Amino acid sequence: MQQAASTVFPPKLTLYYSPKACSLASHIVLEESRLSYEAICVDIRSGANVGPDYLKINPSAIVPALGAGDAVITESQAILSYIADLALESGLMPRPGTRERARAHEWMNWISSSLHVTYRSIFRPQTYAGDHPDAISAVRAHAEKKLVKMLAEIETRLGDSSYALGEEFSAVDAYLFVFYLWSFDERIHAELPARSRYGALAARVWARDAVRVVVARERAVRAYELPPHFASELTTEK
Ligand SMILES: N[C@@H](CCC(=O)N[C@@H](CS)C(=O)NCC(=O)O)C(=O)O
Repeated sequence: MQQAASTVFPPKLTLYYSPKACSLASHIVLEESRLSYEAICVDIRSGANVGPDYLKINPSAIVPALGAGDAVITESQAILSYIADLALESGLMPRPGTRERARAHEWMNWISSSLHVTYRSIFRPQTYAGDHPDAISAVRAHAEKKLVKMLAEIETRLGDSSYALGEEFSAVDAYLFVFYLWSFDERIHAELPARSRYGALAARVWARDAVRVVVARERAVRAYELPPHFASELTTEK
């Protein structure tokens, strides 16, 4: 007997991503999960996210979106948790009901609602300032100051742990990794703090096979910049 699509487990998974966007976290976590999935590029730089095909999938016109059987899930935090729950044995998220699980959500919510928003205010200040040049400059300048504080806050939050939740890699680290890459973006003019703990975490994430696979796949679509110490490794690997 054929099962209805909505009851198939795990469902057919399709990730809609854009190179080096926040969707990179979901992309990494899917690869880490060892679940079967298809990755479809919706390049936001070329406006593919506002094309009619993608708007049918996600009317909000943002990535990531995850097709899961006959459903579409949006919002990084929801997608990351969902993938981790589908692949429980992979340990990508702590078990539901644990304090560690709450800590994971605390991190992810902070990343989504504060850290990501701060980067967006620098890269696309018009989102908050509209078209007025003074307002654009003010939003960007304020966000740069905020970013400096947030990167320092990440150092404090990490303490002596190797990863966000302790000594094991989790979905939170994949999410943090994206915003470590973004901290090298040339549109940021502020002098950023040293971020040595964050950098050490990112280096651990960067050393993972799944991360290399995903970054190579995304860079085959668009060869985005990597922090110089990561990029030089790729050159010497050739
Ligand atoms: N809160 C959403 C934010 C998603 C988001 O801002 N995605 C950006 C890429 S990093 C996007 O698709 N931007 C397209 C646009 O705004 O045109 C999440 O965490 O998934």
